Amino acid sequence: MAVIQKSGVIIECVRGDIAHQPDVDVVVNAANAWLRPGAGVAGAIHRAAGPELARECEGLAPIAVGEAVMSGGHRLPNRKVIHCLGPVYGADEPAAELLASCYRKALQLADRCGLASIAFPAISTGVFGYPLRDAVAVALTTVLAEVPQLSAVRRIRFVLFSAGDLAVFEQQLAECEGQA
Ligand code: AR6
Repeated sequence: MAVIQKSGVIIECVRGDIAHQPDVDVVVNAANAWLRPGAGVAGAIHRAAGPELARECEGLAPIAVGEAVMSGGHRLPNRKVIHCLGPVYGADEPAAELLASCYRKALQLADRCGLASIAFPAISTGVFGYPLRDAVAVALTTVLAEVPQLSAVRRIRFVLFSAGDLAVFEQQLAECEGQA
């Protein structure tokens, strides 16, 4: 596990499943606009949360690209889920700004709700096709710019699904250490 600290906030990355992060208050879903169960992260979160999550989401959808909305965690071990719609790479522009908006809005929402810890997957880097290295750079730049404004959030975790993705993330996180 790689970890850095900025403004009293721990930023870490681990290999794992976003639906199995019992020690964080809120997990982020890489959602579709209708907040329905899908493949990848959305599939894993909805499977673990149970059908009550999909029912609650019906009242929150649709959401726009770059937006973040919050639901309960239902059968997940987390209090809340924040659903973000990342950009489809090559279709939703400006892609970097829309991806940054997901991370920023999710952090602001968690902070406003007094949640102390949040776990993100690598939004848009699966079905939506965003190149991982570029997506990681956007995620880290956005999170590092946001942490000085956070008062409740004290731990930000990135959960990467494969060892290769984790290695990319760890390298870029280590490069941020000097700036933190
Ligand atoms: N835990 C952590 N990371 C995961 C998991 C998991 N359980 N499963 C996949 N990943 P994706 P997107 C990684 O496709 O690109 C859905 O069908 C995966 O390897 O879940 O934002 C929705 O319904 C990749 O690196 O999200 C939308 O329609 C990253 O998480 C669409 O796909 C994101 O992959 C969203 O596409």
